[in-house]
Amino acid sequence: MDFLNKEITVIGLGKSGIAAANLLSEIGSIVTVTDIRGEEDLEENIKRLNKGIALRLSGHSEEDILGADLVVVSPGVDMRIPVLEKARGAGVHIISEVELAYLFAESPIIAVTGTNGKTTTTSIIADILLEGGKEIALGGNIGFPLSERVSEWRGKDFIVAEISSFQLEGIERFKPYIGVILNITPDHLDRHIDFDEYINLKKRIYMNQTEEDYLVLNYDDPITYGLSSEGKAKKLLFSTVEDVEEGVFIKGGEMIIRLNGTEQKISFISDLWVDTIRNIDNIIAATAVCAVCGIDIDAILRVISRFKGLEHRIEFVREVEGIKFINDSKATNVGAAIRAIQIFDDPILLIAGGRDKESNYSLLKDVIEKKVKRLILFGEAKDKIKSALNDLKELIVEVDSLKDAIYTAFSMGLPGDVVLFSPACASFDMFRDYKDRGNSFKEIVRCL
Ligand code: UMA
Repeated sequence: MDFLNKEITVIGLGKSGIAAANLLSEIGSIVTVTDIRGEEDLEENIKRLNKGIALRLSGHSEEDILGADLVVVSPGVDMRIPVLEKARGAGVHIISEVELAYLFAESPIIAVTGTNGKTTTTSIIADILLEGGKEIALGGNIGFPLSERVSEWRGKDFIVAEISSFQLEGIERFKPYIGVILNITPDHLDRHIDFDEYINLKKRIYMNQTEEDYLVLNYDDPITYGLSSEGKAKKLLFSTVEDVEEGVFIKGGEMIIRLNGTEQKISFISDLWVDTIRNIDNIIAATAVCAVCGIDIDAILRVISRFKGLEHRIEFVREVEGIKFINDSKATNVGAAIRAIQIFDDPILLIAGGRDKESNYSLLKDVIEKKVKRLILFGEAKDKIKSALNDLKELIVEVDSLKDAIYTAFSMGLPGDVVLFSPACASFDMFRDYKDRGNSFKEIVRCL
């Protein structure tokens, strides 16, 4: 694609918009950035833009979008907003920020998607590749837009990217050498029409792959396993319960790689840290990827032996009077909360709630019935969660803030219990993001 002197409009002045606009201005495009927010909200972001980039704030004008040679859309912007629908109808070329960055990629891409575990798996892959002596670039949904790093990409062995459904929505040619789909459970249904649309977006990770590429899928997740007959790429599976023909699995308490018919044992699960075992599905997915990249078993083992989990993901905070407090603020959907509840054998006081994403909270019923002794709800979605779990209403306590939720759980807990903060909702009703929410949880727990 020729960018020189082309009029390109970037929608959204967050991290991705800034990165895309700066990249385009550096290669000679005539760039306009537009955002629904006004100058007063975007002061810091505007400072990060290169000189010469035009700004249209407090709304998107048809003129800037319909008249552009190319429109680059930030992941948080819904591809169905009326002005984009109209532009699409008028034949305007519209791509996502990830697609833009891809056009500059010279190294093979490892792209990790899925509903839960993306950041953890992407981080483990990056760590193992570095340990194995590879030069890599890391980016995407993990927090650094891919187009921010394009200038550092030359000569890298691999580009390792966490990719969300939002980012896959506007791709055209994006083609990972290794694509990974960790799991697919309902999420972001406030943005996507329905669960089918969300699944179809995840499937775009392999739509351009060829027979030379690899697709790593979760055997234990019925939806991702169902994709193993699709696409052209070679398939590798990972499983914590079954032998797989090609991939990584756990058998007799041992982690085993089977590639091209050859088996190698990596480790006994019992030799790993408890946090490592909680993330075992992410670890075996990462192991499958790194084995394809030619990393030796010793390097893989060194990384997984020291892996301690990431912040805000089933993170042990503190034990007070025999009650353990766990911060799982990153559980922003129902599937993630179910997974967290399943991990603990001790009685659970579950703190949940926040901003709803058109989620189906009745899916929590079975696991709550089995494991949770009290459910403490706060935030915008508390009424919706309560009515979805009406049969369990004797377990439910409603409060007005996270602080009240923590103190209520503490007052009801007994030694040996776990207070699990796994909200199953987005954080934006009361907090800046899930990190801000998790930090607040930890701060309050530290003061108990
Ligand atoms: N905006 C408009 N018009 C609209 C909607 C939004 O102009 O119709 C503007 C907003 O006013 C704001 C800007 O767009 O100024 C925000 O853009 P953005 O939401 O794309 O935010 P970025 O800062 O670019 O962050 C994005 C990802 N955000 C989302 O997908 C919502 C980040 O993922 C990602 O780390 C970053 O790019 C770098 O790649 C965050 C996320 O929550 C962590 N992701 C979701 C998730 O993990 O569940 C998918």
